[in-house]
Amino acid sequence: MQMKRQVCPRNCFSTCSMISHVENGQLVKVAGDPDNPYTNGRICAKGLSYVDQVYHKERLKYPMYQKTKGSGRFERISWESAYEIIIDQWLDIDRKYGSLLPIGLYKYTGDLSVGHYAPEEFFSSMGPTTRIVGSPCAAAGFDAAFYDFGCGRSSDPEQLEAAELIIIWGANPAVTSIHSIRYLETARKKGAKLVVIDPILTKTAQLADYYFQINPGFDGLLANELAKFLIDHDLQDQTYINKYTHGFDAFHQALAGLTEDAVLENTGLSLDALSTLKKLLASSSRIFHWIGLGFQRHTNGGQMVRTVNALAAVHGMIGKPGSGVHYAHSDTWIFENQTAFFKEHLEETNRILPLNHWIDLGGTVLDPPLESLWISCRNPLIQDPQPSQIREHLKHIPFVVTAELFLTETAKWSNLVLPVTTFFEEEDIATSYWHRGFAFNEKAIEPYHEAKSDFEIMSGLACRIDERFHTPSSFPAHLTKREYLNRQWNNDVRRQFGFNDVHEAAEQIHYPEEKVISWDTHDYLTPSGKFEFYSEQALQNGLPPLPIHKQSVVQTNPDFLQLFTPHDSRGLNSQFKHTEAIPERMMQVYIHPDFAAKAGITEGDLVNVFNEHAKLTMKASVTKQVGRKVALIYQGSAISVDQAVNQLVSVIDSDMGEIASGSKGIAYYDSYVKVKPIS
Ligand SMILES: Nc1nc2c(c(=O)[nH]1)N[C@H]1C(S)=C(S)[C@@H](COP(=O)(O)OP(=O)(O)OC[C@H]3O[C@@H](n4cnc5c(=O)[nH]c(N)nc54)[C@H](O)[C@@H]3O)O[C@H]1N2
Ligand SMILES: Nc1nc2c(c(=O)[nH]1)N[C@H]1C(S)=C(S)[C@@H](COP(=O)(O)OP(=O)(O)OC[C@H]3O[C@@H](n4cnc5c(=O)[nH]c(N)nc54)[C@H](O)[C@@H]3O)O[C@H]1N2
Ligand code: SF4
Ligand SMILES: [Mo]
Repeated sequence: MQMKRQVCPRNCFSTCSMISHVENGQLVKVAGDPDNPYTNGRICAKGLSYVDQVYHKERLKYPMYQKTKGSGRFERISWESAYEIIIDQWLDIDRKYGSLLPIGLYKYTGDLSVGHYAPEEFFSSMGPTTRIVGSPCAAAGFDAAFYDFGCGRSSDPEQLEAAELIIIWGANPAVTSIHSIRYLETARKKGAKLVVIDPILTKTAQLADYYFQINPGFDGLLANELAKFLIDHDLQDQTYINKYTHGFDAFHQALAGLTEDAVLENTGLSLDALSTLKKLLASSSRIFHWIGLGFQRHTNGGQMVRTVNALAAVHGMIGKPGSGVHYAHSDTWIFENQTAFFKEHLEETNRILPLNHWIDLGGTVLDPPLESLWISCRNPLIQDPQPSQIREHLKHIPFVVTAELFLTETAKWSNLVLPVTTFFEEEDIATSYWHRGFAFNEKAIEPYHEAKSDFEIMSGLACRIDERFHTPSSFPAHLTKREYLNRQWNNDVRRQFGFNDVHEAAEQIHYPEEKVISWDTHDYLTPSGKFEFYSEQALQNGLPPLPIHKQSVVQTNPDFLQLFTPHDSRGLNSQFKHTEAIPERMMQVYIHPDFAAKAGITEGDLVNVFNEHAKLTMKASVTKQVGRKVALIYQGSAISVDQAVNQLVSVIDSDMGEIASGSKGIAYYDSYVKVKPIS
């Protein structure tokens, strides 16, 4: 039996270290690695089920080609033919347009490890191409941090233990960041109080001392009211405000019009609840605000984050142990190809196609049109809004390639499907956007059938470009994966992780002893060098300069419910459907008993959930865990485009996101649906 160090590369706060057990070249078991103090020898059920996934009968084994997308008439082809088909198509494009701009890259977060930024690097190596840019995930919140602090930083999760009060605004770590729960529990044992503010009584809310079921999109009003309360009662931290902030007076003045009645009416909170929150704030000297990524998927999502940032700043809860506002950080996204991704991906020579424009308009309206699309680490026909519209766009693009583990809905609508390796089959490095650990992922087993890593695929293509195109690709095609990883080393990587090169880092886990407190040196990166209540940059970008509540789109017709599609414990976005060990994710809609009674729906009834975009049929579950105005359906579970919950999600921009991702974020949770029994 051989044991290998592995690190889970999913888009997940945890980035767990794992040990794989290999017998006769076969992966037989995966377990947590105790050497990573954060993930502490534990992994989630999905992680434990990786053996099933690696050897699943539906895993892609060979390159496959279909002339007509969606025909299902795939033929197995060799890698050599696959490369030839791609190069022929691209040469034709080059001849026809004298440019490669008609070739697009549509990439996201299926595997976040360093080696998986090779497609971005490869595309940059060919000269200008088209990039579909924008983050459906976290962009608005990062921009909010940019306006207030200068960039997004967070303390190490261990700082949770030093808090007296932890307020979780629309995050669900019991499902999405499981290892953080240990720190929450330790804090509580030491006397800290845990508050959860969420329209859904989540698994995390069930652990809390206080749960407040707020109406979606009104947290800004609550945060403003709490800031006003602190100032009115002389509880603000005047020293912090004077020394480290900009625009406080303007913020204070702007709060004048706010009334408690308006706050209660709009947030749906009781006077009792509001008073409790005020007392908790007033009596705590170390407050850890945790803002979830789900929190900002609204048309006012960035602004909501700014209001919470402002609340913490008024109170001086920044840069101290156990305090601060925490969302996510990019301190570990510093490898060469990752930083190049942010620079070059958005470089002017590339044609930038903002995600939401692409979904609305497709690629044929462009000049030159999109003639070819490369999809990697992304399953848009399940995860992006309006997937049937995207399917139409794919139909109209003459040549679509998808690199995948499984024949996903997206792969089915591609001409060429290329099988990729899992992280057990290749070396890599994965870091987290929550903790600051570093873990090297060893290769444990040989690639499954003919699967290749994204890096290997890009290398193969680069070699053939060098042979057949006038201009060679600058992609480092002849490197081994280890050498490729080594090329990503720079001084920031050395400073952050302490390893001089990949060879030193190989097989290691690095978890820093010193625990970071974000902004403890108050080196704010804003134009004023201070925390900015008043942001001139926000104003210049057409946004409110002050962190004052701004209403999101609100549906006044009581027949409509606000559609919430958060993240589920049984999946990781659209992944882990192929695992018998994970209970099947049947799509269900959860509604409040008051709404159900009015609509004549009882537990287990089949209902239609519909709006102007689509009608889906599913079982209803009636529960007070969801707010009166909300319909909850977990995202990611669908196995077909036509059943995907994103059919019901409109393409609506969130207010911010362009600075972080080149495009505004998506207000996933500002769509509305009717729920009616099947008559
Ligand atoms: N309704 C609704 N929709 C949402 C959200 C929501 O809250 N509600 N959340 C959004 C968020 S936050 C996110 S981050 C996105 C996530 O959207 P995606 O990044 O598209 O999500 P995944 O399903 O994790 O991964 C996409 C695909 O990558 C493939 N993959 C895995 N490993 C590899 C690899 O090594 N190489 C290649 N080429 N492919 C690989 C997987 O098999 C999978 O099919 O979804 C968004 N969609
Ligand atoms: N098991 C599992 N873990 C995951 C993922 C997964 O799919 N499955 N996905 C990963 C990814 S890509 C991401 S982005 C993260 C997401 O991590 P989280 O942010 O923790 O999770 P979400 O489900 O996006 O949303 C969190 C909560 O925000 C609440 N919310 C939405 N709108 C509002 C609002 O207006 N006000 C308030 N107060 N709350 C609101 C929702 O009800 C939900 O409970 O998790 C990562 N981890
Ligand atoms: S999905 Fe997240 S929690 Fe589960 S093993 Fe991977 S990193 Fe850990
Ligand atoms: Mo995400």
